[in-house]
Amino acid sequence: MDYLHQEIEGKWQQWWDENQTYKVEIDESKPKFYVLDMFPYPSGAGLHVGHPLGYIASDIMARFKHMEGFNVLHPMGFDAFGLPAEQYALQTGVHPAVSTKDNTQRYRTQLKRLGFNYDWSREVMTCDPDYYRWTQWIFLKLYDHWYDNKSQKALPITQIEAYFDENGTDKLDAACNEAMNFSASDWKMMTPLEKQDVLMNFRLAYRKVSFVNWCEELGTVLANDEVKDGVSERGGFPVERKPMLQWSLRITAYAERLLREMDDLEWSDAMKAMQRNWIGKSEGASIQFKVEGLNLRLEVFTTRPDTIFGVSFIVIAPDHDLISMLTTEDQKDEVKNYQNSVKNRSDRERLSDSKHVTGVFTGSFAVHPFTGERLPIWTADYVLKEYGTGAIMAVPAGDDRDFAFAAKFGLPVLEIIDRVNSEASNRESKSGILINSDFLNGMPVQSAIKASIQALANLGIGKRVVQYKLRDALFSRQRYWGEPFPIYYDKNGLVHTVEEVDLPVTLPPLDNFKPTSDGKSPLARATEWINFDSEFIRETDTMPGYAGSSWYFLRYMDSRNEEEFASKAALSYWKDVDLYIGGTEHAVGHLMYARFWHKFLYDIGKVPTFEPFRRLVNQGMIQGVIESLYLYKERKDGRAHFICSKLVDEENKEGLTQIPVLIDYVKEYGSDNSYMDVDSIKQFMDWRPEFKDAIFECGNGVFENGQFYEKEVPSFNIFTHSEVGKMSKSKFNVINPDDVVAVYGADCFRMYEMFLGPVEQSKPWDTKGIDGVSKFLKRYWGLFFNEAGTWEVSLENPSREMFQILHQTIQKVRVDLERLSLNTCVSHFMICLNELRRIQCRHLLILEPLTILLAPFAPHITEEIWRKMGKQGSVHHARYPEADPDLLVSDQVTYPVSINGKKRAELSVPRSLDGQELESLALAIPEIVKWMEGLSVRKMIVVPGRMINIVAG
Ligand code: ANZ
Repeated sequence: MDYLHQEIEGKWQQWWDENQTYKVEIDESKPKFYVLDMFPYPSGAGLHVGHPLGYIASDIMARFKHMEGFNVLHPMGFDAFGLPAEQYALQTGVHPAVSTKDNTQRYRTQLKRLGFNYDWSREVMTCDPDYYRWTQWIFLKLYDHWYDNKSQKALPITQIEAYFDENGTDKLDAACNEAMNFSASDWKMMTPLEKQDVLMNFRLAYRKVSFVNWCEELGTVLANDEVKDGVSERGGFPVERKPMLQWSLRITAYAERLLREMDDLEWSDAMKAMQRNWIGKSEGASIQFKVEGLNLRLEVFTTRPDTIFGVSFIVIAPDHDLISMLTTEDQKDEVKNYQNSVKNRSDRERLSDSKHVTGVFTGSFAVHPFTGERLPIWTADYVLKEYGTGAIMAVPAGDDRDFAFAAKFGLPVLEIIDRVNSEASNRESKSGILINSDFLNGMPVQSAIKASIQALANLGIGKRVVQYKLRDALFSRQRYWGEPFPIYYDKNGLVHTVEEVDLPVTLPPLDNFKPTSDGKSPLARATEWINFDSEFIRETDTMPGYAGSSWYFLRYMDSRNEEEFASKAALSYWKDVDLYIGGTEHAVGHLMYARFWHKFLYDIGKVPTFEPFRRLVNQGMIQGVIESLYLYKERKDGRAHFICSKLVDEENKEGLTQIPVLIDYVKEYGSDNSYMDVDSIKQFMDWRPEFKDAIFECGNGVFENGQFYEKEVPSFNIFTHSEVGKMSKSKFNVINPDDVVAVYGADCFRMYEMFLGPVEQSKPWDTKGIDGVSKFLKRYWGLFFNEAGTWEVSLENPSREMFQILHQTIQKVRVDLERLSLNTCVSHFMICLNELRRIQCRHLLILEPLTILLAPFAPHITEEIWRKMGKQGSVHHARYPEADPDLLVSDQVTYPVSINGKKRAELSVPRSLDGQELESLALAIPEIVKWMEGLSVRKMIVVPGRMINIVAG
């Protein structure tokens, strides 16, 4: 009987669906295990072979854990709000809800075809009002809380209001935008609008004017990580800095916990490092400098207060609040021009651009606190307004950028570290001994930091401070396809929140999705919706893409709950995600926001854990092979002129460009080369008609005008250039899993993707290797059928060798599953099968556990065999086999054989042999016979399983 994957796979997918094989409920009698995939954004292009890599790995793990007796939650859903659907709507007029629905349907079908064991009854979709109702609800909770630094916890906003009533801001230690100082009676005197402004300074979701990355073309504000080199990541459109009234989330309040509480997580070091860098904790000091002639103190932040005697000037950010006060009349124009010239540079550009040293003098001077020296105050864009205090003390001897600045503008460099006698050869290293530094002289850096802070504190002008690079998260987007805010305003500008019972605030229907010309969200056109009441108007911004994905893993626990985002029972049972698999591109975005939301929900008693994802694994990318033809930049007789890659050398390379070709047109030549023949060139010309009259030149001839003119041999091959790179539509190298599944089956596709290499590694897709896996599955199938194709398994007792092969495989597969080393699992299966075939094992007592062992990897074929064995129920509910330790030890033992303690030979024998037999076998070894010439055996020492020693004399 042939292995007909199409029949088998479709049949079982349907059966699993109908029998709800993968449906999961809370079961207190079993331990839980939660396996999560990063849910996809359903793009119009559907899945390519790179997407399922992580899904296959998590599916295997979910099945394995289930078969080990865990109650496994393995859900799937869609991150369905976002820009592409909206841009598609702008181009085609198709409503985002419609295209999103179509796309999710396509994804669902594709995913089902791969045989994943998702419990689809739990599916969530972030654009579904039943879902985003709770996204809005969490937003309202954030709005209604502030962060108390003392208890390191979010508390109700009513509590801070009560505190103001009693104490004003006295002894308050709260996360805020700016420090505030008022008394209880000041507070009581404030108007409602003033009180609102004060509270906004503390709320965890707050609204303020902030400089944003405004992208005119996309009509929206972009997050810092959506802007690359001054243009939008999506589309590459120019981005400018613009002040706008925006909602933000106070993630900075959680900086320390986000940092500290990561320690116990099973995440890769690389991932933790990325989060740490993003949070960017710096310990240092703030120091106040007196400004000559002005009654103000300029505060700087430094991580190196020990370098205070090396300060030769001060630099403030061009957008610093004090700049106009500090700029003297003479310098006004120059400073103004400078401010204008840098205003559109993003913080990232300003920091990373070390080549263009720019800046201007403000005309003012600060006073050195110890020497009384005059320090010119400059402004330069390498100092950021939003970091530290937006001003620095410049120490050219300790900081590369300060050094470059001093060099360019002729400012003094004061040496303060003795580097001759220390390893600190580099200017920025935090080691060495202080020199030219008064009371710090002779101290190593670390002690000098402490001593300098102490001295500054004694003068009342400095203190130890901790800074984080992490910024609050901008939460407003001027887009249609996102969650509306549950917020409205009255005529006085007072903010009102929608009552919880009135959630969700649903998106109004709209047919024009263009942002308005004054930069407002397309929702500004939904006039009835906005003016839902004559007294009020609604907020027209929508929430960003990361809103819905910051908590979706909680919704899966109880996704149909209409009373709560998830019940207490579900939350306390499922708790957190045991294994999360997804791409590194979410290292700092999604993973950071989700951790923040989770910690907040923990603070307000809504979730039982303070971290959402225990173990995180980042799958690598499946790359594609990019095939291209070399084309001369210059046309030949007005025609495009291609040349074989074998004819490309250093000389002509300059004049060539590359034109990617569809990989289907390319054939393989040996293991490293690919080429196109006349047929494929004709296909290529049909596909790219602009090359219809092109010339294709190669070593043995030229192809043009539909003709091949030979030079030597009568066949024309033009070699292409092949390289490994991203799989993407624009490179014409996308492989659709549906096509692979149609030919080889889902089981083969799954095992092959795992076989390609470690899950975490990026690797090229290579269709060649898939045949090996396909053969493996056919052979496995073949174990159960005789030559006539009829089912035939042996019911006899297997030999010990057969059991050993099986159990050693069980052991290796189990160990590797725990390590998520799935490529080696596939190898173990292949080796096992070869061994069993070698000794012609068709014994049911071996093949049955082998089938269960293989089930997580190849769920369809094993289900089919399981039924053919006459079993009831699904193989996926069977218990995963365990290795018998007795069968893991090899039957052979190799003894070192020594004469008078010196090793002279080895003896490999069955473990069962006893002392007497071992003695005689040892003495019969030819080498031993030789060494024993002229000697006689005095005594034999045999330690079973370990060693044999002959005492001779
Ligand atoms: C004096 C000094 C001497 C500094 C020295 C460094 C070396 P991290 O570690 O990244 O926190 N700085 C402070 N605020 C800044 C701002 N708003 N924009 C740009 N740079 C700023 O870096 C802290 C250091 O970066 C601070 O310590 C300050 O320069 C600079 F030998 O102060 B340092």
